[in-house]
Amino acid sequence: MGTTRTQVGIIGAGPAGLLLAQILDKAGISTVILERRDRSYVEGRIRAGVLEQGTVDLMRAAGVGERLDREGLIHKGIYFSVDDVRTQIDLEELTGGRHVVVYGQTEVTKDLIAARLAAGGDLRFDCVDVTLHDVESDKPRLTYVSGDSEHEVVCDFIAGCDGFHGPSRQALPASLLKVYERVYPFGWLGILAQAPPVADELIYSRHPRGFALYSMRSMKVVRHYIQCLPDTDLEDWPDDRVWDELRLRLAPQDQHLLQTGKVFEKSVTPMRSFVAEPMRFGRLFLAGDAGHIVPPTGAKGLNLAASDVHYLSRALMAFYAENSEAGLDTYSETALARIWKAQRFSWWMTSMLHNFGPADDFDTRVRGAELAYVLSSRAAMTSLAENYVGLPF
Ligand code: RFL
Ligand code: PHB
Repeated sequence: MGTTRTQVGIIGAGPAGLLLAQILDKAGISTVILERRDRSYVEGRIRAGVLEQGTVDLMRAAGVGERLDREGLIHKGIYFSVDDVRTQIDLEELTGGRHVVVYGQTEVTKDLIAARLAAGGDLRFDCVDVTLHDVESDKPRLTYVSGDSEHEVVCDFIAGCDGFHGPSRQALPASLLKVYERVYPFGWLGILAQAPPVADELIYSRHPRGFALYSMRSMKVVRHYIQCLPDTDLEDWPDDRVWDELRLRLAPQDQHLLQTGKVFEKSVTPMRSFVAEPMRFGRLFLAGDAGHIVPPTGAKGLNLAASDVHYLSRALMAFYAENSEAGLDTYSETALARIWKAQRFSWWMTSMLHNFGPADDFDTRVRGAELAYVLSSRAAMTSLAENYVGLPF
């Protein structure tokens, strides 16, 4: 068995694992990343698109902000389309100059992988059966299989950045782990297509036919979503039907703005809110989707992965530089305080904008009233804007 020694063993080469390795490397802390999939799969996985200022700042500080600064689209506002009226929420004006940046998660991942490899970082793809050992000791280990041989990584700490389905969270004893969960009775059918954006900013539409979101990746590629049943079969949704539905969920005066084009990706995402507590067990620390999932309506998942990495990297740097365990001891509590605020916002946006069906008449009315209130009150709109651009780390 081949054994490698490192300071921080990281499971998962998603945004959380890659960003953590990149920041620690800058501080002279060694890492090994073990990723189950191959590089092209990881780079091709279509997901998030909206980055908060704090995430952008973290990318820049990690030395991976150059292409993001060049190609990212600055969005100073968002639109809400409700009852045939489109209203702009001026994020910049309401938050004293803050905005978000539209830049695909695929690009974030590609930039981070390129930076890791350029720095000679130890990033291993195609690792099968990654298993955690001795996480309560001060020499935890990871084992995995690659090709025909078994390998071992001995480290000081393990960062579980392996997403919702990875093994890290399962390594917490059932008696310690507390899970909070809400599963929504709908999903999002998303497409990527070669077409110009519907408007200059994203449109979040509440419509009797169901929620729709009109997003983009560039001035030539759009990312649109429609609310659908969680078990939707894509066979039932040929491209024309998706475009027709997207058009119908826009306000009548906006429908001519939707331009169709070649669809090159189509998928259904179920929606859930999920938090696992605590995010630490012994020398294992969870970060990103390994510890929590938000419904995408608030655009918070990737940004929460970034804030976890911010807290965890600071704690690890303090440990190695000053022999201080204070940051490690408070990591779970500090990260969870921000996570729950983002959970609340994501749940609230999801509840307010989706159609929960006819059984929910009273709630539907209340949600409609809430949205009408938000769009008519500067105080309420400011609160929405403050959460959307991202609460401070
Ligand atoms: P990831 O990206 O899931 O990466 C985890 C990595 O771990 C690997 N892995 C393993 N490796 C080794 N051994 C194992 N046994 C392993 N099991 C898993 C996986 O292969 C993978 O490479 O988690 P991470 O890094 O925490 O990043 C989280 C984000 O990916 C996620 O929160 C966002 O994509 C959520 N999200 C959005 N977030 C935003 O901030 N803004 C958005 O606009 C936004 N839109 C979205 C989204 C997620 C979506 N879907 C598909 C869930 C839109 C959608 C449709
Ligand atoms: C996206 O462009 O993929 C996107 C944008 C905003 C969201 C969710 C997803 O709230």
